[in-house]
Formats: sequence, structure tokens, C-alpha cells
Amino acid sequence: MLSLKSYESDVRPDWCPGCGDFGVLAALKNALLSLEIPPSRIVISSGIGCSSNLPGYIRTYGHHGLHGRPVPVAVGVKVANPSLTVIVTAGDGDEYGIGFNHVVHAARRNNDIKLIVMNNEIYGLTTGQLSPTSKFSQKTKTSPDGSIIYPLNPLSTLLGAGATFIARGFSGDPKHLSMLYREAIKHRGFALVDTLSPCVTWHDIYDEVRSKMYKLEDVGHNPSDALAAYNKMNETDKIPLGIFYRTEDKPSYEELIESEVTSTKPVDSVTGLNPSQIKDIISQFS
Ligand SMILES: Cc1ncc(C[n+]2csc(CCOP(=O)(O)OP(=O)(O)O)c2C)c(N)n1
Ligand code: SF4
Repeated sequence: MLSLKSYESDVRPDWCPGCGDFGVLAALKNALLSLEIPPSRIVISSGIGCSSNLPGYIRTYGHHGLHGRPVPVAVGVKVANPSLTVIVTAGDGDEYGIGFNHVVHAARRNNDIKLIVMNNEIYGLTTGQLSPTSKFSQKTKTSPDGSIIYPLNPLSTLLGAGATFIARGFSGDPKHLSMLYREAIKHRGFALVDTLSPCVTWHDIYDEVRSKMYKLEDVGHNPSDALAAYNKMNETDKIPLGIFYRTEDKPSYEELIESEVTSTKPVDSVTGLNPSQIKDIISQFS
């Protein structure tokens, strides 16, 4: 019988009191429990940063690897064992900066991995430098007079790259966030949940998010309309939360591999064998 305790790690988070990442951890555990996924069927891959410490604070399989590289690890795990639930948890520096190349390609391939980015618009672990989502004119250690760089919009960039599920949540609303994580995990293919998760020590955005946020589901947004999603993703005066875009029209990478392997078409004219027959022969020698 699964309960929240089933996902509890022996390690206590060492995040600063009030850090938004606590809300992410709680929402993720709730989502996994509501979907009744046992810890032994889950792999969480992370990079480097305060947020990337998350796999240590939850009882599932986990990988805490190199800065910016959790997506390739997750892609490999999912291709090797498609029956696992594979999730990436990392920060905006990790996923939208040093590792963004991997994210774009996972999105276009529609790899069936779930990407939870704890977006605090700053590098937290390294004590407050500019990140790719830092705002224009934001003062940080590396922009003491205010940033002169425009921020990346990861949502609309990934829409352009072919992502099939794109959402935004807020760690200050764990119930809504848990619903988004649940929908992302259920989605067949690549899913991004950009999660506004304030860094109370270096860049506290709690008040800003609370004063500007609204839910897309409350204004009748249609997540299958890509153009409407694009417009909502680029709103700046308010902060929309919810599912911007979702489509099931594209098969996942793993489904395409599966259909290739079970295809009855001959691979080549030399052997006359199809991929399934070749797999059988290889298995006799491995
Ligand atoms: C290759 C490499 N470059 C730089 C660093 C230094 N570094 C560690 S964490 C980090 C950024 C962390 O920011 P983010 O991913 O947003 O996570 P947060 O700490 O804010 O949760 C950087 C630049 C590193 N560890 N490895
Ligand atoms: S420095 Fe910021 S991101 Fe890191 S644990 Fe503290 S509040 Fe969280």
C-alpha cells in the first residue's frame, strides 16, 4: 500500500528555510502517489544546483550528475527501459543555460521524459549570478547595475522546437503544481513544467508571482491551440499558470523505436531480415 511515506528519503533537504524547492518536492511526491507509481519504477535525473539536489530528498532511483547533463542521462534510461517513469529535476541555470541544447533536442525527438525546471531566475547555489531567465535590468552579483541581457523564454522556444506538453506552475501553489506534474507524467512524450520556485536568499519573487499570477484554465485557454499558447507564453504584464500546450498527435521517440523493432519490413536486401529477427539473433550471443 503506497503512502507519502513511501517516497520519503532519509536525507533532510538542506535548502534555505522558505526556498521554493520545498513546494516542488511536496508536489512531486503527491503527483507520484496519486498516480500510484511505486518508487522502484521511477528514475529522477538531475544536474548541479540547489534544485538539482532534489533526487537525494526523495525515495526513488536517482542520478545526480554533471551540470547541464541530466537530460541525456534521462533519455538513455528511458530508451533502455521504456516502462520506467523518467523525470529530470534541475534549475534554470542547469536546463535553460549550460544544458539547453539537450532540452531542445529531447523536445524535437519527443523523448518520453518529464522535465521539471525549478526556475528562480538566478544561480542560487553559486550565490546569485545572472541566469538565462533573469529579467532585463535585474540586479545580481554579475549585473550590479542591472542586466542588459533580455531573458530567454523557454516555453515559446520549446514550442518552436516541437515540444508536445508545455506548462508553468508555482511552488507557492503545490496543489495546482501537483496537478500539472500529474498531467505531465501521464503525457505520452516530452513534457516541460517550468516551475517558478523562488530563491528567498538571492532573488525572492514570491510577491511578484502572487500579485501577477492567474490560471489558464480560469480564462478558457485551449491547450490544443498552438498560436493561442504562443501568445499566452509571451504575456509579460501577468503570469499565466497551467497547461499552455498539449498535443498527442506526435508519437514519442520510444514508440517509434518500438514500431521499428517490431516492423516486419526487411532491413536490407543482403540479409533479408527484419529488425525483430536481427534482435533475436543478437540475443543468442549476448
Ligand atoms: C561545468 C560547470 N560549470 C559551472 C559550474 C558552477 N555551477 C554550479 S551550480 C551553477 C548554477 C546553478 O543554478 P541553477 O541551475 O539555476 O540552480 P539553483 O542553484 O538556482 O537551484 C553553476 C554555474 C559547475 N558546477 N559546473
Ligand atoms: S540559495 Fe536560493 S535556491 Fe538555494 S536553497 Fe537557498 S533559497 Fe533555495
